[in-house]
Amino acid sequence: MTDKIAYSRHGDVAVLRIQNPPVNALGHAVREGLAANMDRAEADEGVRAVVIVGDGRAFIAGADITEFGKTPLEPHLPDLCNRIEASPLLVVASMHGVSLGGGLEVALSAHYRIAQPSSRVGLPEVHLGLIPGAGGTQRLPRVAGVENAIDIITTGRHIKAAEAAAMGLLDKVEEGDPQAVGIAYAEGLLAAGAARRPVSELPAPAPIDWDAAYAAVLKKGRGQLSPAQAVRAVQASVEMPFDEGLKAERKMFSDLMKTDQREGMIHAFFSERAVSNLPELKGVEPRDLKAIGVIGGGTMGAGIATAALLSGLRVTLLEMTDDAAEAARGRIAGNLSGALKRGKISQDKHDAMLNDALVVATDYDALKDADLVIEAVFEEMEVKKKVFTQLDAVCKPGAVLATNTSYLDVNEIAAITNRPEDVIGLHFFSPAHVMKLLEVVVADKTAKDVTATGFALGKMLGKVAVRAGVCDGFIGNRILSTYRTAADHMILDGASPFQIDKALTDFGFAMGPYAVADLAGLDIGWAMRKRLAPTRDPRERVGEYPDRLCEAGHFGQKTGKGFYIYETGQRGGTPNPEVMDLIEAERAEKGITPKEFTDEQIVRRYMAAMVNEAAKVVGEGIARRPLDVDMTLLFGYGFPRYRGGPLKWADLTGLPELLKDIERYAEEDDYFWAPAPLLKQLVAEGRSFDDLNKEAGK
Ligand code: 3H9
Repeated sequence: MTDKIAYSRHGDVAVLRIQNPPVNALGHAVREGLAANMDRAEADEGVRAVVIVGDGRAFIAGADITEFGKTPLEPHLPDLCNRIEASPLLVVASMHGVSLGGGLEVALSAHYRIAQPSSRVGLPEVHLGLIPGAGGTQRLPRVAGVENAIDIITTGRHIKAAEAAAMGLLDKVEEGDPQAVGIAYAEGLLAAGAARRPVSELPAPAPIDWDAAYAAVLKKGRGQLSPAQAVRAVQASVEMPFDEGLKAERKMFSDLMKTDQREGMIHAFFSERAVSNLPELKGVEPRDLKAIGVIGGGTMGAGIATAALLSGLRVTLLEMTDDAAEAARGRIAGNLSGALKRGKISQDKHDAMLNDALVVATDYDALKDADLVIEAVFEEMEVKKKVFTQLDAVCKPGAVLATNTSYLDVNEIAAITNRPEDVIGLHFFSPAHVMKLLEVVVADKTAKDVTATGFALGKMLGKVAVRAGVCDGFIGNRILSTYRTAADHMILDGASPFQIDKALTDFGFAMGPYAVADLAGLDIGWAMRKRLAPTRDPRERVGEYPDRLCEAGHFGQKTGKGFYIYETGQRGGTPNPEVMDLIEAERAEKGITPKEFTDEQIVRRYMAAMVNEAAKVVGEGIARRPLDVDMTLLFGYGFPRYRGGPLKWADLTGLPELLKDIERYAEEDDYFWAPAPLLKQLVAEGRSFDDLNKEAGK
């Protein structure tokens, strides 16, 4: 008998209390314990009802994800659910915290469900590249209807108790100790002579237009398989007898379990948690964080200030003039009213943030009490140095001084102060109150507790914080610059920006690189190219047609024209034909005979460039682990989550084949395509990027 389940008797009610911290995942011992204790309750003289309840912070968070990919051990979860449902006793699930995936499936196998008002339920398997595999796709439509079931399963969203009750998923919502509430509910049901009520015996729900639902979900998922497959599983609940439907679900679940998408998404799940968990910061206490300063109130500074206000921090925003300060306040007010409209904050909170927690100022003295100051001023070294000299003069001892630079040398910025140990890079992504990624850029002299404070701030702001070392562009922008260059080379050689964007969105990227460039502003890349021009290696191959676009005043979305043309009121843009004229002119001038690229060739080269640069970034220690690169690309650059990140994709694709491709491309351009030493080493040793993650204590 396992100690994962505590059995207790309360009159004619038996309680099965799951004790598997932190979230009562349904590992082998829990499944075994639940089955054994159902047997025990049924054999226990006088027991008429069973209450299943979770210990600690959740009812059950689902199957134990760490067991995926290993040989499954009996009892399997679908069999356990059937066994619970088939019990001759009245079975009640009393839910609190979260009931997710297999956890909700256990609850759906009970005959009645009661939950705490604060609890949430959901079937989030699609976020792991799966569908529910223990009857969820068959039982949920029977209690909540097909449309609700498709919504819940294909989005994987968490549903609050009140909404779940309204759709028939819960029988009752009641505040109190979950065990006491569950026992009282079971006693009430027994007293009222309530019958067992197996969901599998409820009538099958009404059909819908399945092909239309499938197509809509497939499109929304940008190539992700599991949500669309979930529609087919729900279809089975309508068209097949219950047992047959269960078999169909099981088959789809097992097939998805074998896919790269499942591997990619589970890698993302664990890496998202591991990324902020740095061995070097074990036991290091962050500094106090209550009041922060932000310098510069443009889109970036206002976004950072908004994120900080939303997380409960006090913010002093510094601008150069009163007018600029008021304009910054206006931007923040706009951001906060968006949060209010979306129901993220109440009117009271909104007013308190804007009127009490935010101060705008024009004098550096206003920053003297700040615990941390982030500068988000013009991206030029001399400007940054002036700001840091002033910060050094006014900030209190121990204040963290952070720069939001996206590529400048943080060591050089730190060196201008008398306290380089307090200086760090905190690289936000625009809009900073929306984008999840935060690069914490650790300079040579940054103190450990300053790094820990950067991560603590990331956590407060709800960001995915990634540790990066100092180099041009850190992790994300450095890799972006390389894969964008690979794309530019393909354009000179015969592809079009529009074909490249399409091939990459088909691969699963949120946007292609040229649509992204238009969104960010083509002037940014132009300024960067001008900055790098004097130090450029003569072997470097640079496309000039983007400069021609900028010279003509076309900076992308903000000017209405870039690679695409943007009409007001229209979503997205249409290809700008002038771009092809510029490209063709450059090809002619350089004597390039254009060749055809297939979409597959485009993806292969683009990804090879990304992986090669990422391997250099890891090899040089700019990123500590491959998973740090993966999370940077996932949360800041629209990389498809279901592929896990570029280095997970590389592992799944095969490192030897990728290296061979890179060596082949190097025959055309050995400067750009010089293989990363780390990639060569891994191939020689027969190891993977994930081996490096594991060695780093993932
Ligand atoms: C499924 O159920 C399949 C079935 O349909 C069919 C099967 C046949 N397993 O996130 P946190 C760990 S698929 C193992 O930091 P929070 C997590 O790694 C499953 N471990 O806390 C972390 O470990 P550590 C469907 C799990 O409060 C610790 O618990 N269910 C699992 O921010 C705390 O987690 C899901 O997809 C698990 N299932 O969020 C739910 N869940 O401390 C996935 C968590 O070592 N889980 N851990 O880093 C979640 O969404 C969130 O973890 C949850 C808590 C909301 C539960």
